[in-house]
Amino acid sequence: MKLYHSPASPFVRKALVAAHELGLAERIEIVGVAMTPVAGVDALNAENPLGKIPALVLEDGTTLYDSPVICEYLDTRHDGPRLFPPAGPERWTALRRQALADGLLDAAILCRYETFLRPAERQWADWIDGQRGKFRRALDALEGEAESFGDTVDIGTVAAACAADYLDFRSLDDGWRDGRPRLATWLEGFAERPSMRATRPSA
Ligand code: 99T
Repeated sequence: MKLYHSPASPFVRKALVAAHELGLAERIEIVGVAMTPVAGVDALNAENPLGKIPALVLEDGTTLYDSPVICEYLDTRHDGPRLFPPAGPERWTALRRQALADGLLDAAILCRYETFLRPAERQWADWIDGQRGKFRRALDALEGEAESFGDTVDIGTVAAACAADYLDFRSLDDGWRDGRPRLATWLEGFAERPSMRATRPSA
C-alpha cells in the first residue's frame, strides 16, 4: 500500500497511528507530497480528485480517502482488537469522537491556512475567530469526556490525540490546556504510545 503523506498533516498522522496500532505500518510505503489548497500536486489529484492527504493506494490500484475511510479499511486488514467497535453504543461513541476531533482539525487547519497562506491584507478576522470558536468548543467537549477515555485505544481516542497534538505543533492555541486539565493529562499519557511517538511531526 502507498500512502500520500506529509509529516505536518494530522489526518495523515491519524492514518499512520492507526497503522502502527494495528501492526500494519511496515506494509505502507510513504509517498511524500507538499501541497496546499492553492498549489496542488498532479499525481495526488489523479488519485484523489479533492487533492487532499491522506490518500491510500491499495495493492489492486484502488485509492481510498479520506482518513476515516482509510482507518476503517486498515481495521479490516488485521486480526487483533478493532479500532472501530463493530456495533452498539461503543461504536457510535467512537465514531462521534472521531467526527468531533476531525472537525476540530478542519477548523484548526482553516485557521492555519487563513493566517499562513492568505496574504495579510485579505485576511478576515471574524472568519478566523469563527473557526477558532469551533475548535475551542470541540476542545471543551473533549475535556468534558476525557475522564471516560481511560485506556481506550479506538478511532475516537486516536483522532482526539492527533487533533490536540496538532494545535501544539502549529502553535494555534498555546493556552488550550488552561481550563482543560483532564484532556491535557490524558494527552500526555497517550502521546507516549509508540504509535504516537513514531509519527510525531518534526517540521
Ligand atoms: O485542502 C487542501 O487542498 C490540502 N489539504 C490537505 O490535504 C489536508 C492536509 S493537513 N488534509 C485534509 O484536510 C484531509 C481532511 C479529510 N477529511 C481527512 O482525510 O480526514 C495539512 C495541515 C498542515 O500543513 O498544517
